Amino acid sequence: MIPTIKFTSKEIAQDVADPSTVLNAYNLFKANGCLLLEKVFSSAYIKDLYSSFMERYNHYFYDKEYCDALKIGDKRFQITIEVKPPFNDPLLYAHPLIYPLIKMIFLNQQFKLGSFGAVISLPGAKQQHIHRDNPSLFEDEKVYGLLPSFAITMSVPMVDLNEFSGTTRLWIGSHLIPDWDLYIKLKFESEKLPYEDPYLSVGDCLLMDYRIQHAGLANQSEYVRPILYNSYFCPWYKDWINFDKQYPVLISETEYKNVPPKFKQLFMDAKIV
Ligand SMILES: O=C(O)CCC(=O)C(=O)O
Repeated sequence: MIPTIKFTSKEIAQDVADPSTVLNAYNLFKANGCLLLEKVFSSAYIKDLYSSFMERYNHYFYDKEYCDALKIGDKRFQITIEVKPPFNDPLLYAHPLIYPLIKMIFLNQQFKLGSFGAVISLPGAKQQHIHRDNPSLFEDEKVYGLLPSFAITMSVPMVDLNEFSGTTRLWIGSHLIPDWDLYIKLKFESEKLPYEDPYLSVGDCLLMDYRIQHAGLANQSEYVRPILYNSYFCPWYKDWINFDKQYPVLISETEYKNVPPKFKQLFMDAKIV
């Protein structure tokens, strides 16, 4: 089972997580490299995002090369979403139930938005290759397992993820396995290693350590599968691999002015247009 946190109805109503819940979530994330947070967004809000997304970004729904989108597999792309209505709600970058957990994962040090966008798999997309989101922080991967998290992905599906639409397959705990290639060799085949396919519903959120081995599964449905795919980084970290084609965070000057002062530092790497 994927490690999961279900906030109580009191925590959801008050938008405040009990410190014991945050600590429990932190320990689960640290040990497993991923964590499912159930029902942290209202489905009405995500459905609203979905409608705008389908209207605004449907020019990416073709299997071709884009100058501002990264091809991340068969019929699969990573794009940047501009921070503007309805994608400008602080809920999306500083959710009151998630933010304290992110803060704890970064050991109460400063952090920033590393990217703000989506991954799209088109109907018929095949399973993605297994990968970490950044394979090359250090040439020698042995140090990986010794480090605290330096980057986290926050994945928020805009449609239900199920056996037809597919989901993101996760090799639980692999963020701490230093030499993955050797590990696979010893265990013979990566597919035989234990993994989880978390089926998320609209409103759920999945946090992933950047080091976890994962793969987007095939989209066997007839519909595009868009997942909001944002990340948080330590201030010193930049993802040169996934963002050599597009700005990782894009916001207009007017929208930037609307960001609450306490969250402005999250946008330290944003391209302000
Ligand atoms: O398509 C997905 O489910 C996730 C894609 C992904 O995780 C990635 O490309 O890093």
